[in-house]
Amino acid sequence: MGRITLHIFLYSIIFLTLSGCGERSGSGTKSTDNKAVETKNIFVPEFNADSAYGFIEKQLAFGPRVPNTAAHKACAIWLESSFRRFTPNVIVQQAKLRAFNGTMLDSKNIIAVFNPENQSRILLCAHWDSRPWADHDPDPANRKKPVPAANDGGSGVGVLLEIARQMSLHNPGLGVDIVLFDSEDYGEPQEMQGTNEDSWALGSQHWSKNPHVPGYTARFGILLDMVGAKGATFTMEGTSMYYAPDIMRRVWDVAHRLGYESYFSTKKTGAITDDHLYVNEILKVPTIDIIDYDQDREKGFFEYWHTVKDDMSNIDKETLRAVGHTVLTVVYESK
Ligand code: AHN
Ligand code: ZN
Repeated sequence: MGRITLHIFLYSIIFLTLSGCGERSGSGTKSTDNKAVETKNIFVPEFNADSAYGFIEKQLAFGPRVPNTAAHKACAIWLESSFRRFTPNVIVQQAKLRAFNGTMLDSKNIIAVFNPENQSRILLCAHWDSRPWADHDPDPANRKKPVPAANDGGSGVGVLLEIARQMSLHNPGLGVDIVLFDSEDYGEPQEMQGTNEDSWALGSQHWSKNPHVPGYTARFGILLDMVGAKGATFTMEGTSMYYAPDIMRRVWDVAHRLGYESYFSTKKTGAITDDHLYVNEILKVPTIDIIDYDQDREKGFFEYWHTVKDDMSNIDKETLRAVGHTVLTVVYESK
């Protein structure tokens, strides 16, 4: 709170009343037609990275949120009640989903709906479950242990909870659906072949076939995956560029305008199987993945991916802010 932005000429009275906890976005470089100028001057609330960080800490305090465990059940209740503080329209979609090894996963996709009557909608999503096995840990003794999942799971949820909180304080004026997917990270371990791509992202596969509103659609979607590590690099990932290149460019343009070019790289990288793949293929909502990924790095994903070290010590508030500020700006500028 408390940033006073006084950089513009017109509407100065409106500015003074609104600028206590947010700012006007954009500099109006894109177009000179009236509508474009108007949307460029829209109010964007200030993303609070401390708050997002706290939401990640809270998730980790439950323990690894592995499906069919007590920690997972307790965290689901907390996520649902957190959303209910921010909107009355919360849906928990339950399903028993079959994992690659035959285990039936008691899964819950947790959905917060803002402005349900508005036909103009945006989808924001992340997965909230934790991987049951740290199968990429350098120490073989850790590979059967669950992942704390601060970055791989917790970070996207933390950013989206903070966005939900901001939208409860300042109505974005369009429809927004936040979907927290379950059972994303129960995919087949690499040593067991690892070729079964559809063993990942079970919650988003289920939701895409059975959306919370029959015939659901949205203008576009943004998936957040591993958006909290220090020095993260979000590249232009192949599945996103195949299905939603315009959305990707628009989000990257906003990020660069806001000064986050060190995080949002224009490097084109390979296609990934993640929740956005099924939303694109099945529901046909053009959806991008903001993901810390570059196939030319040793691990592809961030350093502690699928290890027991994916804990709070990795989470950096500046990265959370870069993503949260960018996504909030895209949402409010889409009105
Ligand atoms: C695969 O490894 C096939 N997809 C990565 C999706 C993922 C796992 N995101 C987080 N954890
Ligand atoms: Zn994972």
